[in-house]
Amino acid sequence: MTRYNFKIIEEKWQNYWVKNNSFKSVVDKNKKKFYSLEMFPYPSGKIHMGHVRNYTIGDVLARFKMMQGYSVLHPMGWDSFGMPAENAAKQNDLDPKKWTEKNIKTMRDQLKQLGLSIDWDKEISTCSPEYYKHQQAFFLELYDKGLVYRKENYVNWDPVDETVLANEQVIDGRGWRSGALVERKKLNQWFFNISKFSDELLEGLETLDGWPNKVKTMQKNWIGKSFGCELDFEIEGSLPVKNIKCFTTRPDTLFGCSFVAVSIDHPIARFYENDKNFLAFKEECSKTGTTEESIAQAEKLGFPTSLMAINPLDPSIKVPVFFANFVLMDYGFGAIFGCPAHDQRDFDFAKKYNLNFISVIDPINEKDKIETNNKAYTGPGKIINSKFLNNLNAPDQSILEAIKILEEKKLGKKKINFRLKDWGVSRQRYWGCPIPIAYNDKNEIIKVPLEDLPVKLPENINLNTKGNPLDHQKDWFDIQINGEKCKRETDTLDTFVDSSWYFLRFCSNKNTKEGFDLDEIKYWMPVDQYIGGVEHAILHLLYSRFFMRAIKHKRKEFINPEPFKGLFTQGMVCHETYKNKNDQWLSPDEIETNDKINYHLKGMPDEKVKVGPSESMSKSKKNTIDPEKIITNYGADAVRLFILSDSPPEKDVQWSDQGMLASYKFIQKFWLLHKKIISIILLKNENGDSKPIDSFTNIMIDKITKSIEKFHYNVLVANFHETYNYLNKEIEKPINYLSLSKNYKKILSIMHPVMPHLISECLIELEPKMSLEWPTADHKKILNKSINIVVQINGKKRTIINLENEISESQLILKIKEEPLINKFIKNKEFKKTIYIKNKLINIIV
Ligand code: ANZ
Repeated sequence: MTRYNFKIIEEKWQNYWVKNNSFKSVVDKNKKKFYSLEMFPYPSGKIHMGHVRNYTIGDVLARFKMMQGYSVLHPMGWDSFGMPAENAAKQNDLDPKKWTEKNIKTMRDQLKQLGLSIDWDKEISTCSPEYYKHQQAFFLELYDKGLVYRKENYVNWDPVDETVLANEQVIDGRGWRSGALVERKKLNQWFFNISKFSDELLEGLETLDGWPNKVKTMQKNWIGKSFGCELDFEIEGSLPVKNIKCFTTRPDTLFGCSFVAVSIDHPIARFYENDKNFLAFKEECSKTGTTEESIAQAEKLGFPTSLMAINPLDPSIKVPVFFANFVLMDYGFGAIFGCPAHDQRDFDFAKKYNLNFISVIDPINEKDKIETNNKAYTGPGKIINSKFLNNLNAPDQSILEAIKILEEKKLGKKKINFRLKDWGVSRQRYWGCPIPIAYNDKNEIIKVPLEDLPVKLPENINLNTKGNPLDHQKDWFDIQINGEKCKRETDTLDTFVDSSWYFLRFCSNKNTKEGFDLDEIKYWMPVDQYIGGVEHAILHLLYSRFFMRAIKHKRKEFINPEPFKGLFTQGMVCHETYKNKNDQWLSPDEIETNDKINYHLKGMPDEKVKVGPSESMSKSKKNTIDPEKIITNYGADAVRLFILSDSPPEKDVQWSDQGMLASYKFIQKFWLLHKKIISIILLKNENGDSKPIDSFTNIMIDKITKSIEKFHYNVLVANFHETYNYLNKEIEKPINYLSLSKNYKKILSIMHPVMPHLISECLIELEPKMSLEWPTADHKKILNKSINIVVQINGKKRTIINLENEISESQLILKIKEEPLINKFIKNKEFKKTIYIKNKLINIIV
């Protein structure tokens, strides 16, 4: 009995799969297709445990479907544009392209070592001109369809680095690199008109039965549909302003209005352009970031105008008009009416500027009545102090009634608003897809002609400049288009654009003419199962859903615009955290323990280590485990088995060295068992009862098939252990060798997706001409399949009947009549109706 040498065997099978093109995806109209996709990685250097988990989960499914006879597309690519390459290149004076390509090579090799069933012929990389050429063509297509436009918008500006920062790069109001206070600055930016599809994106969610509800809810909230009305306030004052239009979701609180507030970018701001105080106020406002959150949290600031607004429902009430920092220009009409008693922001604002409080909703609960002095009351109640609206139930009745009255009086009208804002895609960075646009002398927009695509990034340039390095590339940006002198757009596209259509590209990654081949996507799309982290629940998934709709717009022949039929979000891989006495993070490699309670620095028993909670693995906390080392020490199958074992895939999994070791031991143990089974088969014993093993095998086929379909992968691993124990005992008894061999083959087959190297080796030793097929369970062969049936009388559970085998409904009723526990409920009573859910429940109405 030899040890299982995973190094040799894993390498052998990996080579075999490559040589035999085992995972090639073929469009075969006679076969059902399955498109299995895991979110593609950013090539940051090496794969991490999160990748191992994500790709193993996807691989099990892809292999399962292949074995079931589906034509499977299971591709891999690289989300290879983005900041880290540019930063790494800046810091180490490297070329982002070379840095990225080197990382891709390393990570590709690592993924291959994991034994993933990937069709590497389909590989793509978003930073390659062969990919982004088509993205540029899509950009122009969207531009022609009116779905792309340019406008001035606020950005987070780092005045020291002279660069635009993403929201995540603003930490406590300062630039993440320079530490400078971030300012709000207006820049010309490119936008995708995603808000045009707000309604469709919302409605489309209803069709996504294969998505987790939590993700659908997050998208729904992000799109943020609000029902309300628009209304006009007439304005009095010395300025030529007649009306201010507001959007409100609470027109029923109009009698509680004590001010009107507009954004600092509202059209009336033009009358204050030369007012020093106003400019100082604007400056103050620009110190808060651009996110809605930061604006919501910032202290409420106002600047009074000389205008008064007239309440549309009661012209005798006049209220002051302010500029306020919490009113956004790009929502509704950039203007609000304030009702301090029933809105917290208005409450804070009114307190600060000494404005009136008029309560117009009388809370239902006594307790709330007392609290209304300290905070706005936003709950339900009865309308008060509101003339003809009095006594209506708020909010349900009162909002509709208020809108009806406003519409009748022609003072306002019903309006639906969406929170979803257009997607700003301009980034002032080098390492991204160039925007295929130029500007002529008159600063008019000129499209780069299609035949000139791709607009390639210049290479070998100096990145250590202030601001966008492309702004310094005169040779690159000075061009002629149709004989006209032009300057290229130097902004590049947000990397989210790259990942918004990559799933289409995989279907026909070699097509040089177009981004996709319609026939190919008609066959492969939608992605049947998409697997990735929940951190992408909103943006990436929403942008992909938008992109599909944007392509379909005015292209009737295009496919159904929902890209992902099934979505699965996997949990994180976690590990304990460690710190030394100076509160610096330590990696698991740097520490040691003798008793699993007290930890110290390796080789230094006096240097105590503080053990912190288990957190998701991250470089910054040094609590990572390098997959490469683990694969070298234990092999790919052991890691795959471990990463699926302890928790359901949607939950976080705790890394444990003991767990890893146990998986490794299981593989070794299984190999020994396998050798035993092979030698038993070779004895060609023809005697023995094969019914028990037939039964066991079919039960397992049933269980494992269901576990894979439902993503209960941890249960699957438990089933493997059960199988091992069973076989280990069963082979001690005499079994007919043909039956053993037949059943063992099926058992190996259902274990194959999780440990493909080990199982391939076992299978080929069992049968030199190996064929991989998913077995189907033969329920007739299952012995003693005991069934529990709940018996209800008039809807009340009275007992459970245990049956050895399936019986008919009439037989079941006879049996129930004999049950002593039931007797008293049915004695002398007539059965009016029986409702029978097969093998589960029977309800007898008497
Ligand atoms: C008066 C009012 C009274 C409001 C009240 C609320 C409660 P959602 O649900 O998110 O759509 N609003 C409108 N436009 C705004 C803008 N550009 N910037 C900031 N706030 C704006 O929110 C709608 C509410 O947000 C609107 O209803 C308006 O305040 C405010 F007791 O009108 B409300």
